[in-house]
Amino acid sequence: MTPFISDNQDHNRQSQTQHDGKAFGKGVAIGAGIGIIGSYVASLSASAAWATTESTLGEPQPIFLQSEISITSEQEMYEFLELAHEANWHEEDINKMEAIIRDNLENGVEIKFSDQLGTGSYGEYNPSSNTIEIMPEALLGGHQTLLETLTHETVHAHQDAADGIWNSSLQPVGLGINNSGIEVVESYYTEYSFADQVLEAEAHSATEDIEATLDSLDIL
Ligand SMILES: [Ca+2]
Repeated sequence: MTPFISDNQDHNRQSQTQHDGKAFGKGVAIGAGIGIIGSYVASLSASAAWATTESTLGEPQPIFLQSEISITSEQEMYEFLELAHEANWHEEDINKMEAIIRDNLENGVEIKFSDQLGTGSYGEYNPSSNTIEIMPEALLGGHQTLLETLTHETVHAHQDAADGIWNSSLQPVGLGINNSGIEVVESYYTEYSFADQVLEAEAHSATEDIEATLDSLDIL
């Protein structure tokens, strides 16, 4: 399995979130994700679109979805945020997620939650369709991983808009690049063009301080 999208030539480019394993070992997390989500989905009927996550613990829990969903309206956003409430997310994290989702809604960017496991990424942004796709592994990773993934892909959406939203080319938005962003690119994006490495470095750097990033993008 490669963590990279190989074809950048056909204007169907997808920018991927590749985390650096800061929160947990990547291979372990994705391997566990396949087992847990796979058996979870298999054990449930397909009748309800939403699965609630009730927890008796006070700690924030991962949000579980029963099937693929997309967020293209405020109503769908509120339904998703309700799941975060039920999963004991802290109010400040729910507020950040709402701000991110709302920003994408306002920019015409669809957020899809995929049921596609084992892609090797937590999320992707497709500038041809203006769609953020969040993978099951990002949900399973918990609130911090999900917020980082959403932030990363939202930076790509802003990079797309910075170069014209109705084309599939991107340019940096000027958030700056830090050491953690450089380290991730040196580890996972060596096959990318230099221009794409800069885009990824900016998007990965942006997850180190999510609040500062959202502030810089006028999202918070
Ligand atoms: Ca563009």
